[in-house]
Amino acid sequence: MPNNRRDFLKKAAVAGAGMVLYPALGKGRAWAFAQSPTSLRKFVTSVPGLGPSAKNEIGQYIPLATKRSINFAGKATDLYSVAVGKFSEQMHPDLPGKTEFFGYTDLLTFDQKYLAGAIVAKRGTPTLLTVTNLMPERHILPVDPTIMAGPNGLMVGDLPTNRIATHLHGGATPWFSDGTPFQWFTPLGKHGSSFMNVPGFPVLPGTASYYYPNDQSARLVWYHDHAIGITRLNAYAGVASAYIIVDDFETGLVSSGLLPDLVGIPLVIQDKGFVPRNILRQDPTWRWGGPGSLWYPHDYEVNDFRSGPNPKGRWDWGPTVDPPAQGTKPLPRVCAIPEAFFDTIVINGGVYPKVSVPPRRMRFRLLNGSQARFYHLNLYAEDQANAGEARVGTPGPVMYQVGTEGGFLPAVAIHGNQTPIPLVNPADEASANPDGPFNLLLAPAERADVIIDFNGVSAGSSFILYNDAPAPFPGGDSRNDYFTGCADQTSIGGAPSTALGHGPNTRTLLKIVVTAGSGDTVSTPSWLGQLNVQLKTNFLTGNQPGLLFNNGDPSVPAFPFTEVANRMLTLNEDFDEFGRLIQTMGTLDQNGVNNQGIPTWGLPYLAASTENPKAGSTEVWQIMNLTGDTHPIHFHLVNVQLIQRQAFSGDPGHWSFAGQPMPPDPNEVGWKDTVRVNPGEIATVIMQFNLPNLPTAAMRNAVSPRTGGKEYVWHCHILEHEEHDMMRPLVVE
Ligand SMILES: [Cu+2]
Repeated sequence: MPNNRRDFLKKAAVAGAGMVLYPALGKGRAWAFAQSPTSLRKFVTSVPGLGPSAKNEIGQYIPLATKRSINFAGKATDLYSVAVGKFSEQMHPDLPGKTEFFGYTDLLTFDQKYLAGAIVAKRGTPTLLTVTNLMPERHILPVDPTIMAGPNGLMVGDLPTNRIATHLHGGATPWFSDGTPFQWFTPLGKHGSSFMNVPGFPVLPGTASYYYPNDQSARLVWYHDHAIGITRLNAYAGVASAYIIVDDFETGLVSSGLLPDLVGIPLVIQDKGFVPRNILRQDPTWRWGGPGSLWYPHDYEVNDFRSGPNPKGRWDWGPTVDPPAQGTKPLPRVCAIPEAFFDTIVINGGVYPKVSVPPRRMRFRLLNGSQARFYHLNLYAEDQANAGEARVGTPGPVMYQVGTEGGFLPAVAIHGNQTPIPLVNPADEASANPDGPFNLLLAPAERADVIIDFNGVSAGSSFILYNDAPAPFPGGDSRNDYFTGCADQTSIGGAPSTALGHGPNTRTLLKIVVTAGSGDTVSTPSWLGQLNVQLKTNFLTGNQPGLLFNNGDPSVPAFPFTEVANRMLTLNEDFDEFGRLIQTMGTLDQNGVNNQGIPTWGLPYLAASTENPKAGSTEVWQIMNLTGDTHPIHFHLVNVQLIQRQAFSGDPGHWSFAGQPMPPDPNEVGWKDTVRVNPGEIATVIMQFNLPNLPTAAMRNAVSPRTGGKEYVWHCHILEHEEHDMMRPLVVE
């Protein structure tokens, strides 16, 4: 039993979330864990692009939704109509079959492709989106009915598994259109207690309407499923698409030559598992999609190897107790797991894709759309002697990051591709480093708007976008790290030895080949100088100015954040009634002890809201991470500014800061909708709870039938954490 919470944190970091020490006892696998086919060649198909003109060799692309212009509530409005259903597509020529997936599709074209339904919106022109639920009764993935089954008798597990809710991630959206968990609805029109269509825009049961004011600066946001208890599965199944907001500032940058183009090349990066032909040998209880379809874990399994020196220990059953924690209820037959990592990289639906670029500055819009995997990206030269491999340490062209999920940065952040993350030393937990320095780190849901400078690169040169982020982050587990020539770890639930040029591989994400052509006329130093002037001006004077603490200027003295309305919040690791590891959020008020006798500060999502800011108010939140993982915390409605991170000691009842405050990284200044909160640290953010401007009184006055307020949420964007149970209501009064 730990002496205090900090002790628990440390032990959890070693033995639970980030375990890498295990005895070599493997004698064949007795548990359900499937590896994707090992026959998938890397870099044989191109990145599926936006629209049919950007189709790849096997016909993949991201279809755009069809825009119709209407007048609604006295304003010119763009109307889009999509459906959600079950589709299939060949995602790689070497996969043993088509991949079944769920996804959005445009109702007019019914063009069914992975990530279909992309929308390019213009700032100031609102969007009306209708989503029709055409989901089949049977889910394509294993559904655990106990997730989000609340203590108050609410049985989410009894709900139809074809429930959906659409959330515009990063949108400053009215609550009734935010697609929060209780706003789910089914094909037959059954719906959750917070569901409401857009006032003044009724639709038939089985369809929902959403209103997005688009009163936001240019950025890449995205829309994806958020239905209660099933978000992690619907999103993994593919219910997501891109939503790009453009504005006049951005258009001006393009016309003056400071941005290569308006949209760029989107790179939605995900790790997936594909059902292999021998699935019944690898995972005898698998009974979902056939070979080529998406695989997802479904057993909270005994794992004798994930608990270090104790061979009786079990994966995530509670590192502080032996024998393992026992719940008061038996585990469900189909069971959720703490976090899902996969072995195959998919970008825009293409498996290990490649892309050709001219020798110029090129714009890429990166989005980490993975369940739990972080990506730490360096662009390296390709190793010509070992095709498809990176020459680690030989930097490729510089990546100039101009924006994040909150829009354009106040200044370009420069990634020189010379900052690898060292492998975590399993004997030394302190070697896991959540604080950097980093090249380009993307946690789930974080985005990066990046200009890569290929000027002067000779035709035929090639580069590999290379990932070396530990998974889980930052503790790492070598069995989640797939790379060419890695040791065969299949007997202990990990990677097979990967053959050259093939998957599984979670390090080599994308191959970039430079073609012949002419370069930019403006030199890169000159371009950079001009762009920085524009970005700074935009940040200070734009319609979402950087006013909250230091305008993103680290030279301004430390912000006196203790003088503002201040909330202290906690990120916790506990055990649920089944004895499973569970992640929760809470305040500094201790919420009893968990079933292992350990004090807990966490609250379930279904507990009454504790974060009820007043509309228009500015608040500082200090989020204390008591767990061993970094959690990407996502805020609905608002963007935040990250003030600092700082280590702490003690527990929530008796804590103090330890060490020096750390300022945000250069690519974290400005606005964020997802902020990494590191283990053992307090992340301090500031935000203003402005509600969107709405054109009608009916829209302005609407409140949630469930909470009586403007109901939003904030949560971890590791999707398995979010639903079990690292999410809390955010009700603006
Ligand atoms: Cu988390």
